[in-house]
Amino acid sequence: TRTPVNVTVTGAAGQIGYALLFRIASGQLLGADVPVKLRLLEITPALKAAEGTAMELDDCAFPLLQGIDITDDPNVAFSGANVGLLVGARPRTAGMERGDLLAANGGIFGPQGKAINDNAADDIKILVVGNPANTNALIARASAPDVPASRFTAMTRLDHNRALSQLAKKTGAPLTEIRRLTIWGNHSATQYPDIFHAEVAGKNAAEVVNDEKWLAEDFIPTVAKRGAAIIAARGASSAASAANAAIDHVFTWVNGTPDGDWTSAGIVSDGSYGVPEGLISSFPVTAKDGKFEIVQGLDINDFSRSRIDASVQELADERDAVRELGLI
Ligand code: NAX
Repeated sequence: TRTPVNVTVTGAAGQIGYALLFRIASGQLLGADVPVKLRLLEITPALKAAEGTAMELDDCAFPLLQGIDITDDPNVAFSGANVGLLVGARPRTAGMERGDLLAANGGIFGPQGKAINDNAADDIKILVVGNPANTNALIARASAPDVPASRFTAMTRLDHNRALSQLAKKTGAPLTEIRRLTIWGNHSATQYPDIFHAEVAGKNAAEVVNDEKWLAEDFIPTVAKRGAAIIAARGASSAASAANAAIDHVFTWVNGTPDGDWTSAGIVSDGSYGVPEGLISSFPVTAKDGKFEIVQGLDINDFSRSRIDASVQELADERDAVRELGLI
């Protein structure tokens, strides 16, 4: 029998939490043979709701679920944690300036980073989902100097999956025939979904599509603004699809990417592709033996270069802002 993996979920009583926890407990995060213990972190007023979700988890009688702890103390939540899904964040509300938003999230991700530093297991893997995800991950990482930088990642897998679906629709190809798509930059409206290295049934996707107008005026904005479109249609932000992407991200990180393919993840830049070292930016990545690696050697054309640069500039601006606020 395997020892259970401790999975900590913050914002566990929120809507993504509700879509996520049952899939973790059923074995979809790590594998169908990996037992898990859940740690739910919430703010005090939401503890009761988290308890309700825990009751429902009990009622599923998941064979892999070996325990659920609920707490409002990050030190307890991250004690011995092997995987941390940082979902809870402070949303932007009406009249809030960017500085206010970053400061409010600094008050969440700074202490959580420190709690991870002081309490998590040596093999801790962190995925930040809560927005602004890349910069929240940067803040958490800065508060965890003893944890290798490579363990802090931000989620752009939802953007990646959205781009896959849009490309499948446009080309009529099944999703299983599409490979090597990339989301570059920030998980924001400036992100750049890149099909120039993607393949549709073994052929270059940009050549198959052969429609620059669609690329610039339809595909890229549809992917980048999909979150807003979901809110407009559903009256609430993406939840099940975000939870699904978090599952995909961690499953890939742990179990690897298929040969010949890659995925997208926000990881700490080593300076590749002109992205300043230390920024947490989305890249094309492979995963092997529990490590993400940036795919090297891709030719970046002018169309892509300007869009990558614009999104990376936004990340640098966010980094400078949190630096000025003393959060990193
Ligand atoms: P909800 O508002 O439904 O849930 C958030 C939960 O976090 C609440 O239960 C709240 O009590 C809790 N929380 C707040 N501060 C906390 C703290 N300090 N410690 C622990 N828990 C805390 O939001 P939901 O729809 O679940 O979305 C969560 C986050 O995901 C948001 O920041 C959202 O913007 C972000 N998203 C990120 C996506 C991505 O692709 N990276 C896509 C989906 C989503 O928009």
